Amino acid sequence: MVNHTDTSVVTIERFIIEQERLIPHATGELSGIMYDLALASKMIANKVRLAGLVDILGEEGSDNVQGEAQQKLDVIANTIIVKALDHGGRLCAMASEEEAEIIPIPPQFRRGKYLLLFDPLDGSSNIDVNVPVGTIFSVLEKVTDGEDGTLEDMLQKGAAQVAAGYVIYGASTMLVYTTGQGVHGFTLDPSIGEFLLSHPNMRIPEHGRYLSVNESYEQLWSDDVRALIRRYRGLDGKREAMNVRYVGSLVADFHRNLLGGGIFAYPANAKSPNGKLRLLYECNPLAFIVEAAGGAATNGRGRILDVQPTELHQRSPYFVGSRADVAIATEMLAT
Ligand code: P6P
Repeated sequence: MVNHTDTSVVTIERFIIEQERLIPHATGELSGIMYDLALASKMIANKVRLAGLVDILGEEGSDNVQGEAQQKLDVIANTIIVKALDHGGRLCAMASEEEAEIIPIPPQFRRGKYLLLFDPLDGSSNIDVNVPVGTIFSVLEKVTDGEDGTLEDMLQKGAAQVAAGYVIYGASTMLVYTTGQGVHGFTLDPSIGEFLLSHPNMRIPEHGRYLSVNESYEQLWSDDVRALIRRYRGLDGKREAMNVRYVGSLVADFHRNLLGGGIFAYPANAKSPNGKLRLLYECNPLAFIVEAAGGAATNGRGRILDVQPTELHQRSPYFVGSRADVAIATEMLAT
């Protein structure tokens, strides 16, 4: 690992190359995927930044596979990522929150050994009110024979990921990713159009300051979930009260908790018995990141990265963040 001093100006491209050199058998394919994702992120950042100015607000009018009204930027971000990565010869298939089926690589392009799963613009309902939104991505390696990626290739446990990351389009645009060798954050300098290393080797504090949960569902939770949230809020006297911070945009809540320590909780409730968040392209990539930063993630019964997926868009109850606080969730819910 090259130790960069605070004065080093390190672009994400240089950092990716340095990371690749640490892996003896690296072919450069994963590096190529990261380059392309950084490019797509800059293009999406441009669209998000102008959202209030150009008539691309409002609903596209179509519904996505989740039955949610698609914001125009959802569709645009999805297209940007697919077009930025479908011809590089590193992927054999993609999957997106915005598309019901697997996205094949067009026949004219070479196939590679990796699969990309992503939520192109999570939290997009917040765009109209200028709340930060984000892109979340997960990279898996093909496990089946043949050239084309299949559903079986997509339905691997989160522990099998080879890379994961997110982009937060907030006060600044940041790209945070891991290939398993630490978690590293890059901030976009729009004046030069480069992501610069700003947060090398990110670590999440062992104990959280922040609790991120939508308490309007309290009446829909099970008794043990209600008791858990009371614990986090210090109401049962067994833990110091946490500060409640809930933006309603997963990437924004996750990123703040990664930096300051905290737990994000989206439990199952009577209306959503499997919770709301998607396992493959929301829960798993953020869990891969948080574990690489010293944190943890559970579905309330066990490590989320050990869950065997059965459907592309399946949902999961989700508790992610500081290790000690996730342990409380496992202790209080696993009975
Ligand atoms: P609720 C945004 O729609 C999202 O998928 C996540 O970004 C966010 O954490 C969650 O849903 C918010 O859901 O039910 O609290 O509004």
